[in-house]
Amino acid sequence: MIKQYPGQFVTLEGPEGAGKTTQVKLLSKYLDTLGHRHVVTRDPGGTALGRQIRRILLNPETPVNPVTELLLYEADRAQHVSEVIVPALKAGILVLCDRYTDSTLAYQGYGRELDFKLILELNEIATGGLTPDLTILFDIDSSMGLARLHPSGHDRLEREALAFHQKVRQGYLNLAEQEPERWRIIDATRPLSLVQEDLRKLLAEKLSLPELVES
Ligand code: T5A
Repeated sequence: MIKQYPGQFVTLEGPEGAGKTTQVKLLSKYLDTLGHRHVVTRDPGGTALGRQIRRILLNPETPVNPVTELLLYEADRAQHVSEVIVPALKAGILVLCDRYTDSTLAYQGYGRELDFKLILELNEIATGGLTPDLTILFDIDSSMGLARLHPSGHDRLEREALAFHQKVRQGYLNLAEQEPERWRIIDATRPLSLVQEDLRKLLAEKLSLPELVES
């Protein structure tokens, strides 16, 4: 993998209810205590424009055609990469991004069964080829993940059938298997503190940040 910018780029991926958001918040607090500069962001919705796109994408009242859905995720991403991610990486800052291009492969590729070549091309256009240094898969059985979500207020994607979510989860496992150098898998079914411990260990090893486990 070619190192593109001085900052390190970590993406967090996983099926619904895997606990990525909870874990990245815990990690961010810990990095603050160490004084380690970082940015936490998310896809979709990491910019002002992206937050508007996110509302459209997740609104359960609005039907969205699968290709429209794909293009909206990519539009959000193009803005996000140029406005937030690349400037931070250029400034040498660690970027922790909750979902990125692999979500599109898992959800729109494996889940919706859209053409992978098309998704790869659009991912490339939206990101200018920016690839994460490390991608962490928070793996959880789909039924268990969905059961963690609040029963009221499921968004448009969360309301998809269990079979859809199972394809997404299997898709993630396939993606991780295809690129073992970039991916690491965490068993996200365990208690919060153990998942956090694994996350810190992985970052410490892969990104040469020993302070994450030594202090
Ligand atoms: N999407 C996204 C696409 O289809 N294509 C794309 O290209 C992209 C980028 C985004 C949706 O868009 C889809 C994927 C998504 O469906 P979102 O709200 O950002 O929507 O969705 P998520 O990333 O799935 O966010 P969530 O917040 O819903 O899930 P998380 O982050 O995995 O889980 P989290 O941390 O919020 O935890 C969920 C619940 O589980 C509990 C938490 O307290 C919380 O209640 N929990 C645990 N309980 C027990 N044990 C643990 N270890 C726990 N960890 C968390």
